[in-house]
Amino acid sequence: MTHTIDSQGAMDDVSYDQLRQLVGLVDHDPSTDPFPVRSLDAVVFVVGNATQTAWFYQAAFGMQLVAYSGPETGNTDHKSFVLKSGSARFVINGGVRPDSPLLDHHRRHGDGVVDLALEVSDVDKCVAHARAQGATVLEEPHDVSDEHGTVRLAAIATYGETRHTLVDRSRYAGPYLPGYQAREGTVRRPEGAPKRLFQAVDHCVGNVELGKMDYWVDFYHRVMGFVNMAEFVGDDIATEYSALMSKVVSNGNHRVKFPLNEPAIAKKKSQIDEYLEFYGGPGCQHIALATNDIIATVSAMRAAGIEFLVTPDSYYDDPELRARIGEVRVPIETLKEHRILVDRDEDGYLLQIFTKPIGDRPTVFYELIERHGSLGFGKGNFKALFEAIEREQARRGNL
Ligand code: TYF
Ligand code: FE
Repeated sequence: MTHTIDSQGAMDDVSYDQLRQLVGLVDHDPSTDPFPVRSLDAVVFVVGNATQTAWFYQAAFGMQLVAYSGPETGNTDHKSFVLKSGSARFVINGGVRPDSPLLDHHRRHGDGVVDLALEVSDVDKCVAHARAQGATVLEEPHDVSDEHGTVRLAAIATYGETRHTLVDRSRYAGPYLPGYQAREGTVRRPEGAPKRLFQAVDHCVGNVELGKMDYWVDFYHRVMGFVNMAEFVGDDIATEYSALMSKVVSNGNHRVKFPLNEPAIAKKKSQIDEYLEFYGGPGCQHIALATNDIIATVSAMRAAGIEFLVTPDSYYDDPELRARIGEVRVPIETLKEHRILVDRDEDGYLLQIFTKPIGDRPTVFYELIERHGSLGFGKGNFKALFEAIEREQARRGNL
């Protein structure tokens, strides 16, 4: 099968072949797809202070400011900063006028993800299919234009107050969307720091209410033609230590992967219940960022003050782990030094690490992931990871 970068949704200077390794792409023929998705167009946040959050993502995540909309550009309601790292795009929005609806959203949820925008080649076809499958269409397909061209946009509802904006930007050459002006950041990259700290978004996880995981898995199947990925957390693991259940859906070529978690009734209060309580309902829990050098990325983020979950020495000293993992590209001692987790499956291995929640509420956090063939999510690390998450939950008094 042949691929063109265009039909497979690679972006900017991250090639299709690089993406294949970074996020674990598989072959897929989009011509039979009822809802062909090219890529994740943007992760859109509403935060309490977009000005400072945009600075955070530049200073600590090494992202580049590329576009801006706000009072100076005629948008009096809110400020909006567009940041990029390779193929990953974040949009950070914060209310300016006291009556901005963004401030109401922030009052309810705190800092969070409002939109997992998807780049599609045929907005109308996708919306027609979604509507026929009973999805809530929040915005009908429409064109928006400026001097850089035209984009076609629509939006459908997903879990909680989260949406999927659908974007066809094939006729547009501007820095983001009409109404945005190109803008460069003023935050300087530290001496010797990598060009960028990550190249792509690997997956975005949704937390949904107890008993609703299968509803949302079915939603992504029916409405968006997504398929199940092999990895899941079932009842067995749930009651033993994780206190959550999880399944993963993805688009055909795995460019866009959405794990979905629900709380499980276990001995302890689920980390998913903690999220639902503090976010005020379902929402996006973590975003996994694909890097080709997790050691460099973790080092740079730590130097900027990002806090990661602590994995105990016993994880690395376990002879069973060492036997199962075999050879990876760095000595286990190096992984131990950085508290990076490692997992291997039939396809290869992956390295991963998780931040603590990045805001005031114990809701959104990040994962860094370096894939070497593995298409999984670190199943072998679930126990160690969930124990580390629960130690933090206990420190907050929520366990
Ligand atoms: O995305 C995943 O499946 C892994 C593991 O609350 C995970 O990153 C699953 C649930 C969770 C935290 C991490
Ligand atoms: Fe993850």
